[in-house]
Amino acid sequence: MAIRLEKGQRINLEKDNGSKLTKFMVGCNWGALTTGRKKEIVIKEGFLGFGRETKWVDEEVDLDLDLSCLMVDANGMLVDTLYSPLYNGRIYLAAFSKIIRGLPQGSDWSKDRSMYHTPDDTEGDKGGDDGLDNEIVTVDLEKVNPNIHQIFFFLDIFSPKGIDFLKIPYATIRMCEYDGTQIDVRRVTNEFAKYDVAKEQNFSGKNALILGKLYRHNGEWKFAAIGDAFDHSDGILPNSNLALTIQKILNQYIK
Ligand SMILES: [Ca+2]
Ligand SMILES: [Ca+2]
Repeated sequence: MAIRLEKGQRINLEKDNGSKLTKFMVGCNWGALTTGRKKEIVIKEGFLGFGRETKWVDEEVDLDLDLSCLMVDANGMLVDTLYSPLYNGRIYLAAFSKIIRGLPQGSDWSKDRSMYHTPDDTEGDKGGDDGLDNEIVTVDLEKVNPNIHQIFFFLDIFSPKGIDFLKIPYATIRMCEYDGTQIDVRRVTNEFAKYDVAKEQNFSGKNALILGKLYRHNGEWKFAAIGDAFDHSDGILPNSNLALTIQKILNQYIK
């Protein structure tokens, strides 16, 4: 049975059979935005205008959520990050470096190769919930750099501008056992823990969310659900300022 994570909850990474969970994935499934308007789409072209069939569907707008991670050592110093390489454009890296010096570039792999991020999904599900994760981070705890003591997972809404977590149709985070042998990581079903990004009223105006952290405790890895949302806008960048999210975690969540 998957654990339904509540804000502030701490869990041991222990499976039902008593062994430790060391290889797993953290996935986020979310839906595109609907505008409230309808649009007509062609379902059959017909011939010379005869027999053409159309239907009206909800008009949808791309919703680009970004799942990212940061890793710190025992002194709370930044060791590595895992965020989309699509942030590596000049405007973003220049703006980020003003906030945090030495922030690693966006990459699909962590430096120690223990964590991998699937390609950036910039749209969300269209035409309803497909039940598959849109962005996934795979983790092999045995390969994590011994200097790393905490690994934070967080979400940023990259676009559209002005959207907050209260306005998104749905977003769920799940942690599943995954040893790398299954061909399609999106279809892994062995759920260990699950977290619904609930539509809390205090998510109004908030476009960044600290999901939780993996941390070492007495030689073992544990997970703590955090679930705190805030605003990562700075009035300079057109969209997400992911460096502000990282700065917030470094300043307030490293204990
Ligand atoms: Ca994305
Ligand atoms: Ca999906």
